[in-house]
Amino acid sequence: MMLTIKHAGAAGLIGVALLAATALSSIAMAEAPQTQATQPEAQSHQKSDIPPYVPNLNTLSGEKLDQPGQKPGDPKLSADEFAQANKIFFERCAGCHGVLRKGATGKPLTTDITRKRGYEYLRDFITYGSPAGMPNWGTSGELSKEQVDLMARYLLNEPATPPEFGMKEMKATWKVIVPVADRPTKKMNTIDLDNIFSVTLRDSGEVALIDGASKNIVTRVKTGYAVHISRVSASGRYIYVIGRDAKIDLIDLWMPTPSVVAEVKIGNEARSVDTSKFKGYEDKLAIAGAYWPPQFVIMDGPTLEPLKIVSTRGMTEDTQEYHPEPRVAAIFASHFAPEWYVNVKERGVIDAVDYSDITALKVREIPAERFLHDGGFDRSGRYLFVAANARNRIGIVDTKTGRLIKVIESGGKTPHPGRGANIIHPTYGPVWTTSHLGDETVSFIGADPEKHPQYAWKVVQTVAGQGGGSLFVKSHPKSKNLYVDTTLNPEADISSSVAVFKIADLAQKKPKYITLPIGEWSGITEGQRRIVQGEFNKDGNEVWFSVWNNKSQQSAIVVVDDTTLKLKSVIKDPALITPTGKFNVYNTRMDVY
Ligand code: DHE
Repeated sequence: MMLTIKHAGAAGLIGVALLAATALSSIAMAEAPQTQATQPEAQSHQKSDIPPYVPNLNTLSGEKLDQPGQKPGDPKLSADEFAQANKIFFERCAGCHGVLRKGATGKPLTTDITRKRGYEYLRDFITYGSPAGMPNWGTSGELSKEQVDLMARYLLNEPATPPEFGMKEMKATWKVIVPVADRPTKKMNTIDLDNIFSVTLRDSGEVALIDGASKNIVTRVKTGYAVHISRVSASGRYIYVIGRDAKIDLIDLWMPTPSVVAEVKIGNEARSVDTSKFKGYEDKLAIAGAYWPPQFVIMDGPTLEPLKIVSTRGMTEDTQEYHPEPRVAAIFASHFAPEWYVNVKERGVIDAVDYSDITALKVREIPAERFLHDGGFDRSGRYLFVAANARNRIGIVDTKTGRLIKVIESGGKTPHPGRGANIIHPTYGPVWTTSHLGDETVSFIGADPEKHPQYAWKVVQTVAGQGGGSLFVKSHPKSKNLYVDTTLNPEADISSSVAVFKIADLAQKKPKYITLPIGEWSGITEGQRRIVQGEFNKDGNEVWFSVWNNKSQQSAIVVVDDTTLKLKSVIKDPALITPTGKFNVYNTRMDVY
């Protein structure tokens, strides 16, 4: 059985395949394809509740790409068929197999491999899938018989190469809407800026700025396509928002009504942005990382003028093989040096980018583990924990010395911490926490080498949450609770609720959690009501959760009182279309989580 969440995207419905198998599916070309006779095995494998969480390269799918010349013997593809196949490939396959088909979390699909396998093999593989995690695109009905045939022929042809996106292309998209000289010199509104939440309205390509006290929408700002995250400048004046189309919008919160003052596009596909936070560099520079082309870009902070582009192509950290398209995943701004830490996903290196002199830029490569995705700092801000999600490992870096401390097993399957959660564990002292996409494990990792050296860099405890499909954990220095979402769990009652562990209870052998029925509290009765990403307000006494429904259905934000664990308010507005991430200005700029 194949489960599908339908996200209504700006360009229509995007199917996010919830194939229950490995969290990041891979095609093992060496194994035999599933035939009708072996299909039950594939089906049973797909019944587990572990969803893959794979990039959907929708922006690239809209690009018009040149069709590579066909050699005699290549299956014929008309220009129209090539365009259709490219679209399917970038939306469904490139997330695992790579834009150039040279492999990412999934295996390569270059013609030297596909031609050896042949048309029938490819057709059957696409139709029936494999126990290694290849979705059964044909038998699930996701692709028609004609589309499966098209994709098998497409894979026997040379891959298309999407264009690079260099300084010329960036400069052509760069706009300073309000020049720095024309911007306010002081705050021109009465809003408590530090308690604003920048809320991703994923499928309307907007962010809503919501006042933390009144819960009113202060304004909505048009941003890039399928907008992803917001990050805040060190002073708290500017919000940087990045869309999946790699468009960055810079919002000036000092304007009478906060609005976009500059924009730029840094590639075709992107997910991450951050700013310079070290003393002396506050609000000066910004950085954004792209999935395609594989590069990061340093920009002038207040104008977004692109200043320097750095390719992330290079050797993998372990086998030292060339990787042509390592994506840039999370970026972290150090509090200890003028540096950003950039997760270069497929190569498994963390680039420490010294921004003190961007002309003679120094980039130190810290080898960690392949498939680095997200992560966050410990409560002191010194130690950085990064999740190599497809390897079930966590890399730990000391940002004071700039060195890798250790890479450890996360204790569960496919760690996905978001920024993680820092708590003072009753037995083990300060720990950093992650939940997992692939199972119900919540892991606590010792993070205090000075006062609790015996626990440092070890998984000191694991507890069971509600189930797999967790994306984010959250706590706050003032909170006595740890919140764990299960957004992608296929069970509606699990994905629409949140588990809360009382921190004091973690001293018990088998601590129990309380379930908060956030979906029910929202009063919304339609849709799956997936609950995603808790975010605290500035004072740390309430936590906000998104109730994420389809574009055509009602969504909401539910605010929970952190002391009583009771419903405090529900924010509903027809404009709140597919709210997902929420970024409290103070907590985001100060790395409070
Ligand atoms: Fe995210 C962070 C990539 C899908 C909500 N997401 C990140 C980061 C990366 C990433 C690299 C870290 C950025 C940083 O810290 O600099 N996300 C991806 C994907 O590749 C993926 C799996 C598929 C895709 O095609 O984009 C993906 N992400 C999603 C979603 O479907 C989510 C749940 C809803 C949405 O809005 O799209 C989602 N991602 C988030 C959020 C964060 C995030 C809320 C920031 C968490 C935080 O607390 O900082």
